[in-house]
Order: sequence, then structure tokens, then C-alpha cells
Amino acid sequence: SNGITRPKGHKVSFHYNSQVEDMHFGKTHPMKPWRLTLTKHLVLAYGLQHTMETHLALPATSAQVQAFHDPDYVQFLSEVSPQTFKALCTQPRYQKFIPAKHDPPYDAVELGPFNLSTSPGADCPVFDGMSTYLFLYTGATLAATNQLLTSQSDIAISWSGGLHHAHKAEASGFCYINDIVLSILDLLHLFPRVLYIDIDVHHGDGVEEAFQRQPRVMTLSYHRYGPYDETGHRFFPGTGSLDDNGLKGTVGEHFALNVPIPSGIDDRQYKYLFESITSRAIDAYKPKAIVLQCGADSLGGDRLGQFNINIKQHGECVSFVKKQGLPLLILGGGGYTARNVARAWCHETALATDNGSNLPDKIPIDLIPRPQAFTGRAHGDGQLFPKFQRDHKNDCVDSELEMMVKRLEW
Ligand code: ZL4
Ligand code: CA
Ligand code: ZN
Repeated sequence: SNGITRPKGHKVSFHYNSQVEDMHFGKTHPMKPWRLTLTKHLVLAYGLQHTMETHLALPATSAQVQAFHDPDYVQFLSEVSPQTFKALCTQPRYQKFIPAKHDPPYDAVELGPFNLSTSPGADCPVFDGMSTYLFLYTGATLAATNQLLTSQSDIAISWSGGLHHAHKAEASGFCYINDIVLSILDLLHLFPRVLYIDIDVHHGDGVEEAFQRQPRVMTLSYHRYGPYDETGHRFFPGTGSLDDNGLKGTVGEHFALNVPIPSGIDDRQYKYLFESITSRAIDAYKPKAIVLQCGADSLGGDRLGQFNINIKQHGECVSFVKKQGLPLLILGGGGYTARNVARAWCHETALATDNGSNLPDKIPIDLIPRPQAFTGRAHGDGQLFPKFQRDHKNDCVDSELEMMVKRLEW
């Protein structure tokens, strides 16, 4: 009745547990789980729940998480809270995970084991309900993965997942459990080759590192990368140069691809890079399944990002990958201007179910039971595709991008 229809010829499932929304990383911490509330409400306001299966996610088990992570780290994560942190830190089994001392600017926060901290300035704080949050976002991604493994879905969506920086025994960059690595390990039981594509503005270092020694996973990350800034730092995490292609001297060499991008890249430039490089990678590698991390911090106007791309082009990356017709896992990731995260991921949910052109331009805003934070003039201009103020000067020049595409042809 509103023009929204079920997709023909493929099945989509959506995996989520609203409990993740209640978490707070800290007052001014950029990671806001309530962006997932906005996303969910927008999806529901457009009626997209009728175009796919919606599954309530259950928490992952410790055994599942240990398929990649160190058992001591998993044990710590399952017990930690602001109340238990100090006592846990003194336990003998965790001593070897406490850094002796750390370099600036990290010395501003007092670090416990595994790069975790209760200091307010930490990237990976210990907060109330943290264990619940971590095991739920991981459970959602693993349930989505299972839908693909059992051919019950052709596309499975897990917007609370996509936390690409977590290492085997270390939290990093707002990521604690690497749900992506766990998912790909599961996919490898069935699919001989899995392609991982990452359009978050940050380098997908945790996923690349986990698979850098082996050829059954190709990782391909598009991200901001550049020289040291005025403060002597690189854009986080500082890895992912063009020459970073998997661990040299192992069979994994040449099975990691990185596309380092200057700030200010626009839609046209991003489309050129994404489509030429992704299609070459797919033609050469012939993956049997694809995992797509859709970090929304690559949008213009993001609090942490430095690109100038619009929701339309972000979504065209999803459509381009979907068009390959392979089992597809769609994940979230970064995204720090919450209203734009919700718009992008709602639009991409619609694209997955072939409803990309069916969403009216005006957000049906009065249908959205919105939280306090979404009221007021600063939030929501009522447009699904807002015209972004370019907030980063475009120092991204075509000739540089063309050279990169040439160098990545092999
Ligand atoms: C914050 O305002 O570049 C954390 C982090 C906490 C609260 C108040 C404390 C103020 C920005 C970021 C001091 C903050 C100092 N609070 C933070 C080297 C850094 C050490 C930490 O999208 N300081 C580290 C991580 C990146 C660094 C990006 C992206 C994740 C993903 C997938 C992770 N870390 C310098 C920064 C704030 C904060 C404000 C912050 N941290 C911005 N960028 C980082 O790829 C989900
Ligand atoms: Ca990326
Ligand atoms: Zn990011």
C-alpha cells in the first residue's frame, strides 16, 4: 500500500536485539549505540520489516567467541563491569596482558589489560552492561552468518556488528569482539573463498591481520589514510597503505588489498575507485560469499570521518556488491553523526530488499517514536538524502586515484 514490496527471487533476514541500544560508552564518547535505535525506528517507519525476516538475536557463547579470541580475554570480557574491573585487573592470569607503560597520547588514560580502561578518555572504556552489549552484537552477526550457511537467507543484515579493529587479545578503536572474523571463520566451513569488503572510513586492520597468512579470505578496505598530521599522528589506526598486501613470505601474500584515500573524496571519485577495484578483485578472486562492512563514518558530515560522500553513493556500494548475486552478509561498523547513520542503513536495508527507490524522500518522521535525542531542530532535517555541507576540503585529486587503480591492477 505504501509501495514497499517483498524482494523477488531472494530472501533477506535482519538480525538484531534492541538491548544493545541501552548502552553508553561515556558522555562525549563518539560511539553512540542509540544510532541503532534511530536505524530500527526508521526501518520500521517505512514498513521494511514486512520485506524480510526479522530475527531476535541471542548472545554469542564464550565458546563461539574463543574461535578467534584468546580464552583469557573472553573470560575477562564476560565478567567485566565498572564494578568488577579493578578486582579483575589484579588477578594473576591477566597480569601478562597489562602493558608496562605506554606512549603519548595513550598515557592520558590508565590502561588495564587488553587495552581496556575505566578512564573517560579511553577509546575502549569499560561501561555498565558492556558484556551484554558485546555478546549480543556478536550473537546477531553469527546468527546472520548461520542464515547464509544454511541457505535460509541470500542476504543477512546485522547493523550492530562490523567491529573490525578488535584483535585476538586486545580491544581497539571502540571494538572489543571481532564479530567479522568470527563470522568469516564460520563461512570458511562451507565456502572455499570469502571476500571481505570494508567501506568504513577507517582501515579494517583487525580483520586483515586475522587472515593475513592465508589465501581463503581476501580483505579489501577503503579508508582515509595520509601522512602524519600537525600533532604527529596518522588517521586511526595508521595502517593500510597501498603496499600492505598480506603477510610477505606466507601463502596469504597478495590476498589483502588496501585503498588509502585522501580526505574530501566525493561521490564521483568514490564510485570510480570502488567499482573499478572491487570488480577487478571479484573477477580475479572469484569469491563464493561476500562480507560487506558498511561503516557509515565514510559519509560527509561525520563527526570522525573526513570524506564527502553522500548516502546515495554509500548505498550504491551496497547495490554493486549485491548485484554479484553471491551470499552476502551486510554489517554495520562506524558512524558518528547518528541521524545520517540511521538514514544510510535504512536506505541500505531498503536496497537489500529491492525497495531502494520506494522510500519517499520525506522521512515519515511523525511515525517514528523517537527518543529525546532525536527531537529538536539540530536533529533531522526531514530529508532522506540531505545535501551535505562539504566539511572537508577536497584535496583528493583524480590523477592520484587513477594511479592507485593502475597500481592495484595485477
Ligand atoms: C573519544 O570525546 O585516534 C573517547 C575518542 C572519549 C570522551 C572524553 C575524553 C576526551 C574522540 C575519540 C579525550 C579523548 C581522547 N571521549 C581520545 C589515539 C587516540 C587515543 C584516544 O569506526 N584519544 C587514538 C579510534 C580513534 C585514536 C577510532 C573508529 C572505529 C570504527 C569502527 C575508532 N582513536 C586519540 C583519541 C571522546 C572521544 C573523542 C576518537 N578516537 C576519535 N578517533 C579515535 O572504525 C567502529
Ligand atoms: Ca575501511
Ligand atoms: Zn570507522
